[in-house]
Amino acid sequence: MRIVPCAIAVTALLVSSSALAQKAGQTRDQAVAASAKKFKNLDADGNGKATPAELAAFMTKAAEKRGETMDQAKVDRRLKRLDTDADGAVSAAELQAEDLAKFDKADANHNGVIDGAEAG
Ligand SMILES: [Ca+2]
Ligand SMILES: [Ca+2]
Repeated sequence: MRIVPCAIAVTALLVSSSALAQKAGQTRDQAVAASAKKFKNLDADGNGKATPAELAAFMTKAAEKRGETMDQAKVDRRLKRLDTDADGAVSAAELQAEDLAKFDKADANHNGVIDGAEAG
């Protein structure tokens, strides 16, 4: 996987916004905003669609940040999960659907906020 130089600068943002997904005190509105921000970073060329190559670059950078490696099979599985309309790319809405599903799962008492005990 070739490393896109500009992706390095956004990696810190990506990591912090994905970490936010489980943060205590986060509201559902904040989860929506964090997801939109994440999509902006994911959609490197800003055309509104995250291609498999953009997703691979995004996931590879995030994995490297954690000292892990990313393999294509993982990217393919992630794409398959995210790409619910099966057009071969990920839209902001598709990413948001996944992020909000995670939020709702974490928000065990469904009050729209991740309470301290729910943050993982
Ligand atoms: Ca794109
Ligand atoms: Ca799609």
